[in-house]
Amino acid sequence: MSEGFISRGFRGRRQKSDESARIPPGQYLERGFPVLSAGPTPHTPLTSWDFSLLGEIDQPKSWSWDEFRALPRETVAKDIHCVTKWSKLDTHWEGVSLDTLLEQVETSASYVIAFSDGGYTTNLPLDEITGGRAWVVDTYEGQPLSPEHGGPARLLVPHLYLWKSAKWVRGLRLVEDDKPGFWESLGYSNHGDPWKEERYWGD
Ligand SMILES: Nc1nc2c(c(=O)[nH]1)N[C@H]1C(S)=C(S)[C@@H](COP(=O)(O)O)O[C@H]1N2
Ligand SMILES: [Mo]
Repeated sequence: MSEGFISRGFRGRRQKSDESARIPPGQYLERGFPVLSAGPTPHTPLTSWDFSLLGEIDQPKSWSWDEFRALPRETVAKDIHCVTKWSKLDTHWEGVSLDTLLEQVETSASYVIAFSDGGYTTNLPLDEITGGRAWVVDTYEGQPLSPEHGGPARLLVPHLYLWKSAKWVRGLRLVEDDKPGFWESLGYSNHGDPWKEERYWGD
């Protein structure tokens, strides 16, 4: 047996266990990309699309599509985890870091409510969506984000279950007091850390 064969075999096993170490408890590896939407897919034309920061801030701020596209962009590779138990590894996205957007405003708020076309909302602590941990993405695997997956733009908060990654996102409302969003008020966890299996309210 050649050494090449042995090391290829060894590498194969090694990759598999690296993959399973990246799957949080109770999750399975999904290779497709399921669509999970609570309602119909909105189709907002880019000419009427904007992204806004509202609420407890010095001055509300909003970006048109062209202004948003001109902001400094980042490419990220992330594993994503849905509370319905699928996890997908190495998904590639492009968009604008929430750090870049939030540095434009002064706020005393501690929470945000992300809001979307179609009425979906989800709540997040401000200090969990800053520090390079959340993006507004408009590109998936090198292509414009498809409408079913949240195009023209969605939130990406990969360290929390994917219901926090609001599709068709149109802005963030900055608030002093936390307030459950759509799924959070229907029994899902307020926080949603997949590594702690925070699936339902009380987990
Ligand atoms: N606006 C909006 N965003 C949403 C949802 C939704 O129903 N509406 N579903 C959430 C849930 S529960 C999941 S698992 C992911 C699914 O994203 P995908 O359809 O791109 O896989 O989007 C999240 N963002
Ligand atoms: Mo979900």
